[in-house]
Amino acid sequence: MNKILVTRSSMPDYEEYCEEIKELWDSHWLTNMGKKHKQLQAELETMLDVPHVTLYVNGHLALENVIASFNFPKGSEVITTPFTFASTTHAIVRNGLEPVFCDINPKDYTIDVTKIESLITDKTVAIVPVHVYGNMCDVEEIERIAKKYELKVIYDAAHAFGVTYKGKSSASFGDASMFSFHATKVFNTIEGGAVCYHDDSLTQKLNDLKNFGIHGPEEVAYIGGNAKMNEFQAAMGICNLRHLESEIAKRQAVVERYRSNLKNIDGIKLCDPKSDVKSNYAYFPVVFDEKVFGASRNEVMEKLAENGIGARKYFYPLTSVSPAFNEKYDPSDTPVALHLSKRVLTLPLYADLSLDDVDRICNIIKSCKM
Ligand code: T4K
Repeated sequence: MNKILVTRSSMPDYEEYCEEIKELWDSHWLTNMGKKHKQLQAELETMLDVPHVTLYVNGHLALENVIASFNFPKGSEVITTPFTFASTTHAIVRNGLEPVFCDINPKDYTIDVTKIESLITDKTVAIVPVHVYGNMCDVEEIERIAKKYELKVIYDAAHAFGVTYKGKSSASFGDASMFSFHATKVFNTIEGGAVCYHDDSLTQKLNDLKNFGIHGPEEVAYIGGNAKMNEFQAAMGICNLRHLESEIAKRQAVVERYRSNLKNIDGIKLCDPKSDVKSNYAYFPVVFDEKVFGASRNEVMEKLAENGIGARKYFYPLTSVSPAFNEKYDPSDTPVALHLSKRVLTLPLYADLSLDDVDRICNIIKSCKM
C-alpha cells in the first residue's frame, strides 16, 4: 500500500525547472539578489498586490528580521498566540522581546481579539498574530486595537499565501506580513520566505539585516546577517507560481471531499472557513472530542499510521510549554489553545492527493468511532 504523508511538495515538471535554471549555467550567477530573485520579487508584488516584497532564504528568518527591523527596546512585550509553529515564538524571543500569550478563538483558531486589550501594558510594542491553516485573523479588529494603543502589527502569514479577505490580499494587512515558502507550503521555493509591507523605509532595514548591512563594495553600514534567497530557490518559485491557481483548485477539491465525508459526525469538529475569506486550503484540521467520538485524537492518528497514513498534530504542544522556557508560561492561561492542541489532527492534504485516498482516509477515521 502506498504511504501517504501529511503533505507532499508541489513541484513543476522536471523539464520546466531545468529550462528555468539553464541560464544560471551561462551566467554563473547563483545568489546575492540575481536576476531570478528580482523577477520573483516583482511577480510576487503584482500577485500579492503589495508595494514591497523582500525575499528571504526561509520564512523564519523573514519573521525574525522583520521584527528586528522595528528596533523595539529589548524586553518589550509582544502579544502573540501559542497555537503556532515554534518559529513564531522563537522569532520574538530571539529578538530579546517578551512573548505575551493571548488565547485563540474556538471558531477559527486565530487570536481571540476580545482578549488582546486586557494583555496590553506600557511595555507592549507589537502584536504578532498568526493566520492559521489558510484562514485569516480578525484583521479589522486587530487594526482598531493597534491604532488605539499605537502598536505595530506583524502577521505571521506562513499559512496564508494567496488568501484574500473581502477580496484584499492577505499581504496587505498590518505593518508587515511574513510568508513561508517552505517545501511543505501551498507555494514553495524549496526553502524560502518573504516579508510584504507598504512602508518604503523598511526596505533598506530589511536588506541590511539579510545582507550584512552591505551598501556598496567598500561600505558595510550595518551589522546585519545573511538570509538571502538564492537563484535556484527563486527559479523554483517562478515555476511554481505559474501553477498556483490550479494547485489551489486541486487542494479545494480534496478539502471538499474531506468535508463531505466527515460532516455531521458526532465528536468530529471541522474548522469552518471565515465568511469573506477565500482560503488557499493550506491544511485540513479535524478536532476529535474523545467522549463523544469514542476515540481520542492520538488513537485516530495511530490507526492512520498503521495504514501508512501520516496525519500530524499541528500544533501540539503549544509553543509556550517548550522546555526551553522552563515552565515560565502557564498553558492554562490560554485554555482554548490548550484544549485544541490536545485534540486537533491535520489530515494529509496536497494537490495530487487522490479523492479515492481521501475516501480511504475518512473510512479509517470513521472506523475508529465507537
Ligand atoms: N510560522 C508558521 C505558522 C509556520 O507554520 C512555519 C513553518 C513558520 C512560521 C516558519 O517558516 P519556515 O522557516 O519553515 O519557512 C514543517 C515545515 O518545516 C515548516 O515550514 C512548517 N511551518 C511546519 C508547520 O511544518 P515539520 O517538522 O512538520 O516538517 P517535516 O519535515 O516533518 O515534513 C512534513 C511533511 O511534509 C513530510 O511528512 C513530507 C512532506 N515533505 C517534507 C519535506 C521536508 C515534502 O513533501 N517535501 C519536503 O521536502 O515542519
